[in-house]
Amino acid sequence: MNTEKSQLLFEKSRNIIPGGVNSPVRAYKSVGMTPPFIKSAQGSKIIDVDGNEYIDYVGSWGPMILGHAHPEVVSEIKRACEDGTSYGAPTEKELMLAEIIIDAVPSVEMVRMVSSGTEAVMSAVRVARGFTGRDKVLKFEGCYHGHSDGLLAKAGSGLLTTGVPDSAGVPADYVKNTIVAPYNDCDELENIFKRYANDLAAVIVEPVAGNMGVVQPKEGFLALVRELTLKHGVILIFDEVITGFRVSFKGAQGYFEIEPDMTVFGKIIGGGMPVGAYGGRKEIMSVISPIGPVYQAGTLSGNPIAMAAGIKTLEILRDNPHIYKSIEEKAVELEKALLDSSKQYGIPLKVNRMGSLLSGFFTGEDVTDLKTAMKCDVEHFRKYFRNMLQSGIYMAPSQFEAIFVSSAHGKEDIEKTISAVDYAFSKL
Ligand code: KE4
Repeated sequence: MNTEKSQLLFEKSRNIIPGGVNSPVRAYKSVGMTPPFIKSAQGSKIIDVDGNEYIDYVGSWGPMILGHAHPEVVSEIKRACEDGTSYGAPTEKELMLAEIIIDAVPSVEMVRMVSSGTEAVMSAVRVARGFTGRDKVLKFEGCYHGHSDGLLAKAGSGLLTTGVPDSAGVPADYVKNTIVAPYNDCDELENIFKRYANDLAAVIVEPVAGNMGVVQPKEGFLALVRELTLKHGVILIFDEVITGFRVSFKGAQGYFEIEPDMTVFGKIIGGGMPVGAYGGRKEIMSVISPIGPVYQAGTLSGNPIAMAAGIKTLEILRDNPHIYKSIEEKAVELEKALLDSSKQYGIPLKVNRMGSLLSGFFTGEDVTDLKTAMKCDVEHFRKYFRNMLQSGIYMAPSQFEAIFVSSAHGKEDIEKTISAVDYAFSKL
């Protein structure tokens, strides 16, 4: 496979962009390769600057559930551009996207648009603190909620559950109000509530974790989170940046029938353009400026081009509910292929799948939290990843990310991927 141009561009970009990328995972560090520089994408395919074509299962990390350059989405973007690209003023399009989200997700009565998932999470946490007057926030190990300082925290040592910085540049003070608990651990959650319930402003959770690889909530885990937060007046924030409009049109909360107090969205609601959003009950959202004392703002929030892309994407999903069943069926085929190859070649592998979202973990142990996820054989993953890329399958370059199936993946793509999986495993 010719990768000459990508190597050249990577060489140049690393001199002026940190790591040559605008988001770390794109640098292919964990697989020790030069990342393909992408020239274009169409449907299920992505094409790099050397002309190599791949079947794409990254889908821009989730947004491209309808595949790349969907003709109806592109035409809405083009049409919106002709009316100007940004006004910094209210528009009907923001209202339209807000209405679609509110109609789809019953727990959301009011919603504010921002420009990224990180911004949406940061704002939702500030609102929860402003609404409750409390300071502490509980998150779970292995869940990622964007890079706002207070959430770049990992569990402290031993019994100390208050967070310690998980990144340089984050002062210890900024995470002293962040409690970090193991995902799916009901006993530990009960203990934390015994100790911190009255100080907790919010619990934030990925209702299906996607950032340690895909990890589903254990039976009863989300229900317990909901029960404890309700009992103690703690705001429950579902981070549905990945799962929103992915797991179902009502998100993971609709699938599990558990209503959070606030929800954070991103990715799919922008249809590939920069959009994040946070929403919840009116009484909570009414603390936000200009109607309330919690300040939050953004120059490009509700950008009309981004709104146009998001509106069309959600309209297509809303008006074609069969899409969810069909992308899940394709994901089931991939899950089977992974498990069949694992058995055939005697390579320990576990697959976690939620709808069209899945991860293959190179381990013989069920993956239910960060601890078990970290037991994976990342060397096996690295070889598997390289073999798949060589076969023209473009996946997340990390064991701790997800495979995203789109409505653009056709029968041929799935068949080609299945044979690539077999080949990749045969070479491990
Ligand atoms: P952004 O700020 O990247 O739009 O969203 C942050 C975020 C918040 N919540 C969840 C559950 C997320 O998964 C994310 C971002 N996801 C990563 C992929 N795991 C984005 C890819 C990247 O960081 O380049």
